[in-house]
Amino acid sequence: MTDKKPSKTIEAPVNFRDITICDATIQMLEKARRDGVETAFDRAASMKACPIGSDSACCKHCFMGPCRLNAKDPYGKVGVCGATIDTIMARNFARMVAAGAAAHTDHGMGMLDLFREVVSGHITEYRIKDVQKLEQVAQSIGIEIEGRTTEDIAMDLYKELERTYTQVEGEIPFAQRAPKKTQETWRKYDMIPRGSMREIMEMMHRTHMGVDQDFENLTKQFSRTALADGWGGSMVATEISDILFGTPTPVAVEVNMGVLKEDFVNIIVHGHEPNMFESMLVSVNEPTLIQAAKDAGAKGLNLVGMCCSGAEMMSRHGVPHAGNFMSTEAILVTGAVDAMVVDVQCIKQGLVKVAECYGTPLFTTNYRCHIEGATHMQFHEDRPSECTDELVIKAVSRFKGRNKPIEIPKMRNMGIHGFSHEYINYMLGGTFRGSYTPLNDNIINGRIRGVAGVVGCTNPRVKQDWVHVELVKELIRNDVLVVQTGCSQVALAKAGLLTPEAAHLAGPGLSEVCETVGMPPVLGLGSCVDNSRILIACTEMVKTGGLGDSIADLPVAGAAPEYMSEKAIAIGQYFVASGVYTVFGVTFPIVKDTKFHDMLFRRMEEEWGLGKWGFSPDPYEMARMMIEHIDKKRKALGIDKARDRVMMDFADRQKLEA
Ligand code: XCC
Ligand code: SF4
Repeated sequence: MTDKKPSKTIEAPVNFRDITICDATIQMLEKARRDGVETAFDRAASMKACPIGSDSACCKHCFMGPCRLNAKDPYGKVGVCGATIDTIMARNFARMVAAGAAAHTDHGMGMLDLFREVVSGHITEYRIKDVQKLEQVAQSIGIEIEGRTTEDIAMDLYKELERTYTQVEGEIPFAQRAPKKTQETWRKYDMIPRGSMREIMEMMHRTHMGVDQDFENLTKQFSRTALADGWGGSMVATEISDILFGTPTPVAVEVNMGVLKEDFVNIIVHGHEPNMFESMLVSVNEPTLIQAAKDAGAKGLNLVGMCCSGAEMMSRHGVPHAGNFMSTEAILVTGAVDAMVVDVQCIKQGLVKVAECYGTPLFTTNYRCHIEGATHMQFHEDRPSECTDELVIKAVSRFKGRNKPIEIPKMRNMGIHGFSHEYINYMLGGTFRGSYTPLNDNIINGRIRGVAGVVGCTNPRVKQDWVHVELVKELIRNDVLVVQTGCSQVALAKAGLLTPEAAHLAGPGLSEVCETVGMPPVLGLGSCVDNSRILIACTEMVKTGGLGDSIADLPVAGAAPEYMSEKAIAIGQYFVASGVYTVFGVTFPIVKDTKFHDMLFRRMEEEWGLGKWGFSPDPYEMARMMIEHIDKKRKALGIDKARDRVMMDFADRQKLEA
């Protein structure tokens, strides 16, 4: 059946409340409709997702095809070359992992390039800000630090970490940070990445027509490729960014569209790499530029972030955050954005048109990402302010020329962000003797049932923020401590759950811990590359003791309930390959009741001793699955009884109080 309607028609969804729970976004979508402006929400409503593609039942790896198989009868047909449904799905999945891993590792390599230039003195506008973190990271991979200069340690660290990318034989350096038993499992299945360039290249080779046609063998290689992201590219991005720009510590920040200010020059930075954003932060604090804004009639310069680099800047420097992925078009509808500056990843081409409608200049800054219709202004790390100063000047002149009505949604939500894994250490263990022991103790005694990572995107195919919020509420209500990154963190921040006061929404055990420590039941760790902080936190939990020998033993689970990107698939796969049960929502690009599905959803855990995938579009079912898994792990560890006791203590106490 073909849909004859032109995709341009704004087939307005009946009610914006059905497609998002973000009130600010609703307000702007209503305005956009009045203004005749189209967004991804409209396009998603008028463009049905391709059903064959959603099941990953098609292959276009050669031109004897493209071949389409039937998801309803997966073994009824094979491709022209004879490729089976399992081969086709596994190859497609592998390429998604390769693309997602490439995005994170290229970002990480960019940070490492900057680090090298800073250490060698070629770039002086940035410097090593967190020497303590530098030493910790160096030590974690066996670099001697006693009696050495910061420069020497840094140069050694650079040389070591370069291997993450360029090494052709051996193991990437950060793999040795994982628990010993996890490493042993990886070695057994040949999963420790050699170097990310090699793994991604080999992945592309093996998924070419006529090469690897065994889904199990492909699963090993895309696991290795994914690990080259989690324990490689992403981890390097996080650690180097901490060293250069500072390790986050908790900071109160406002999120939501109300952080825009009508009488200020508003600059939004949206993307993923912190280098340009850091420089923008310097530029907006430049007295001459602030004066220029005042001369133009503004009260000053207002810098806000969106998406992942926004999440990083919020965590490190308390820069306000205006919203997640599905709000980037909507915010332009305010008319209050005087410049939107982007770098790489998750930047919808649709922004160009919306920006044009509201007279907002859209700037790309990274040579990797030009967008037709946007203005490119190349950012150079050796003279960063040249670009960002100029962008501020452009924003000021747009402010001066504002000629359209402005409407800024009033919503603003205060929350606490910036919980690095180091800080969790101090918070629970005390400033002088950081330790994960209190966390482990509280898990063992059952006050905290387990830990869940809820991360990832928003997606116009599901109600924006709703799945994230309902899932997280359900988890904390059941005493599961939640850690977050990326667009999910912003969804929960808008819902007010990143405050210590949200502890009352948690179950009795978790709320007791939160109240004692003064922490929120939902901890925001930063951007998507900062998911690597969760890997380290898991490792610390294993090393602290009492919760098993490998990450796979921990009572933890992960979820990306509204994911949309290939990066999310890569992240999911590296969590699974690290030993974590990981549940995705929206849709899953694999046909059920196939051998490849069984590989990812059961065999990786049962036969290989790693994690496994789960899927449900329903947040309550998702929570149930994650909690069931956490309870299964508690039972295996023999700590399920402790939890019964705590619950009884609590009930007794309540009875007494009554
Ligand atoms: Fe992109 Fe990273 Fe997804 Fe958000 S969560 S939509 S990947 S910005 Ni990372
Ligand atoms: Fe079809 Fe095989 Fe070519 Fe894929 S590789 S398009 S299944 S013939």
